[in-house]
Amino acid sequence: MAGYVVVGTQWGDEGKGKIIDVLADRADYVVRFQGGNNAGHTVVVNGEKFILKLLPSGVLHGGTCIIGPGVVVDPKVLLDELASLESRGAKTDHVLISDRAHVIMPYHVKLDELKEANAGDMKIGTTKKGIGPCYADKIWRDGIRMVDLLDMDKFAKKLKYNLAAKNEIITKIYGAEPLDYDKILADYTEYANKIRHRIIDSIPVVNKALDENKLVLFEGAQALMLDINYGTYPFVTSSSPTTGGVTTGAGVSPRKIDKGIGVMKAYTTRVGEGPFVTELLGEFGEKIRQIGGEYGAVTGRPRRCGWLDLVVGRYATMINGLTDIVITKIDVLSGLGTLKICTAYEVDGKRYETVPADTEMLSRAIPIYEELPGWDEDITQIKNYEDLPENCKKYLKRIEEIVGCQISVVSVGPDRSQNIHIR
Ligand code: 2SA
Ligand code: GDP
Ligand code: MG
Repeated sequence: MAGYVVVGTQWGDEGKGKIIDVLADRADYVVRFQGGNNAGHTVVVNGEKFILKLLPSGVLHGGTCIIGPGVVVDPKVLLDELASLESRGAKTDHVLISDRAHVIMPYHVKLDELKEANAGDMKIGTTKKGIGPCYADKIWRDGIRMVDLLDMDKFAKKLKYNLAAKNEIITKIYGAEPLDYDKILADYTEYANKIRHRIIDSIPVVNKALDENKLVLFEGAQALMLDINYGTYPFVTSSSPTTGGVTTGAGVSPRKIDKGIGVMKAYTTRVGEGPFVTELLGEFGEKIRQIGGEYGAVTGRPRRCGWLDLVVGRYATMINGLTDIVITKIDVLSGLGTLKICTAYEVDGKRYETVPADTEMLSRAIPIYEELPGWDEDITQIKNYEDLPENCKKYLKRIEEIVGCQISVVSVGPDRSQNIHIR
């Protein structure tokens, strides 16, 4: 059996979409297991760019693509994304949705917006797509699932019950306009009619594929530092974007996972609020943002940029049990001069080699850096590891040494073809 999980090791936007697309070439299934349309996964094929939000990043290949049980699905976004792909000549018949996936409702989006707008300095900097409120309803057992879209009478009953409670909050706490039951019912009836044929029980399908030695790729969205349990809480997303998240989010035993592939950008970015120890606030951070094109793939927000943080890298390797690391965007570092890697933090005179739970303390942490010489060559067309500049190879070696995990692929540009396969 071959169950490979691909996860982000930082704060997202490491280039997971690109790597999934590369690996999906030979995959039988690509399965999303958490998150929703807060994700923006970019795939570039011969210069043509696709930004995938809900659809697994293997969708441009022939393997079956499953939006798994742990995902939260906004059906309108899903339908728009399917239509947009189809209008560009791509096939979508192989896209299926788990009957257990939760449905993002208009009141989730509204509450996400209202909470953020009224949070002052408690703001999270969410994507405002309704992700948190939808997962909150799931945990509070008020969720509406894809299976409910198969029976609109059941759906209508749940909607009526939920909307009454949500409208109380929307009007009384936030003083905003209530949402209209009839409109939501009509809209969701239309969506249901359009996606019903794609709704399946994905669990036996995925487990059977693994038992038959098929290659199943599990696609993480966001990343470890945005994990609800292990990230910089509360500045996190509301799901588990770790290899462990696959067991709860795809209905697969940990015994069926063979590889944990961590995607690591050669520097660090973060979008949204929250501590970021190696952040570069001045001109240099702006320079990386420009060269790396660091803007939110969904919201267009400028991403905060900083040096590679290997305290985070070690933490990600440990929690995910990584077997491989894929380094991306190392081409962005060409010509930047001396490079820095953070190997530990100092907080109130004490050294930390792992990420402390106290987010306020983390925001006061001082990075302890190791300096490495840079390189000036354009490396975007290199295909063999041996041809990389010596200092670039040293940078990669040092990452392996510090985090204790081997690098299997180095990505040197956004296109599907710009990779160096090491192992
Ligand atoms: P949410 O919307 O509740 O999940 O937001 C909570 C935090 O999670 C962060 N988050 C992300 N961080 C990086 N990339 C994401 N996807 C988009 C992208 C983001 C965009 O690919 O660029 O376009 O802005 C993503 N999704 C969620 C979010 O910033 C909050 O910090
Ligand atoms: P994801 O959310 O992890 O899939 O990452 P995003 O798609 O949000 O952001 C990664 C960005 O970097 C996208 O614009 C990719 O096209 C681009 N990208 C991916 N890998 C590389 C690389 O190796 N070099 C460069 N220069 N860009 C890359
Ligand atoms: Mg992204």
